[in-house]
Amino acid sequence: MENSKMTSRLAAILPPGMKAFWETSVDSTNLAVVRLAQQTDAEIVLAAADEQTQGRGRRGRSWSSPMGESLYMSLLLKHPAVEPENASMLTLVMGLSAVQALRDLTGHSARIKWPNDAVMGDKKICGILTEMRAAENGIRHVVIGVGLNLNARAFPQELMDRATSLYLETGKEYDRAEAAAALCRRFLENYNTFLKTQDMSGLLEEYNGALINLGRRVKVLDPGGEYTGTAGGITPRGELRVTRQDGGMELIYAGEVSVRGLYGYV
Ligand code: BT5
Repeated sequence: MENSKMTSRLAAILPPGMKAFWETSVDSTNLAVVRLAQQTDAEIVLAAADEQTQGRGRRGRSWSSPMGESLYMSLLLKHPAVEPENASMLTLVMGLSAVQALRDLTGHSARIKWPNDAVMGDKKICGILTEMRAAENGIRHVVIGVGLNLNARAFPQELMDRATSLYLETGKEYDRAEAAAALCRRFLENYNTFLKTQDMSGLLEEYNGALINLGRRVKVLDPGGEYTGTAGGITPRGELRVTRQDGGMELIYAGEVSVRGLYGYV
């Protein structure tokens, strides 16, 4: 069911050319946006919700999404001018946008944890899930889902040591529609830069400047075997450079692996 008050508030502050829907309760905004996008000709569609009953992370993990507490939103790009093999970089484009939007909203700085998290105070404040549907000749749509912890005062026990919210970091409450609009403004700007080269070249310096992993020891959770090393920045293709303990250099591709700190989450 639509939350018409939030839908019209959001429509009033969104960048032009986007169509927005705000629902009260959905399974996942990544699924809802695909259904809702059929109702409009707009090429960029946003769906947000007050709660998600099946908020999703990567590889079947779940995303805690209690009623009214935080921002749960997904952007759908219809037939984007992006080659399928470049689509996973959109996660990085959104990660940078999230960090910038957090600064716009709060004046506090957040960092990127490659590939799909934003962190504040070494804890996760934002997670991103990008999903793509291919057509015969390219991409039919890409969905970029963002969960941004705004006003949560506590988290389920198992997340307490690794999750945080803007409220916990700054002591203030934040408006969900304004957060969504700030995120969309930054994303559109960065997406246009990305489209010029179809890679991260135009965003590289700012991305690496915001990267919390840079120079830190990381454990690479590669399906082919775990190893440790020191993270450098990302390449123009969005891969993370990691120097292994034995001096060997690895380029890690975002689609497949996660990185952790040696002693915890970052
Ligand atoms: C992610 O996955 O970080 C992607 C999360 C994307 C969520 C958004 S919400 C809107 C849209 N609709 C959806 O259904 N999803 C997207 P991953 O890297 O796999 O991390 C998931 C892990 O983060 C979980 O296993 C928990 O450990 C942790 N987690 C769950 N909920 C959290 C929260 N609210 N804040 C911080 N960490 C959380």
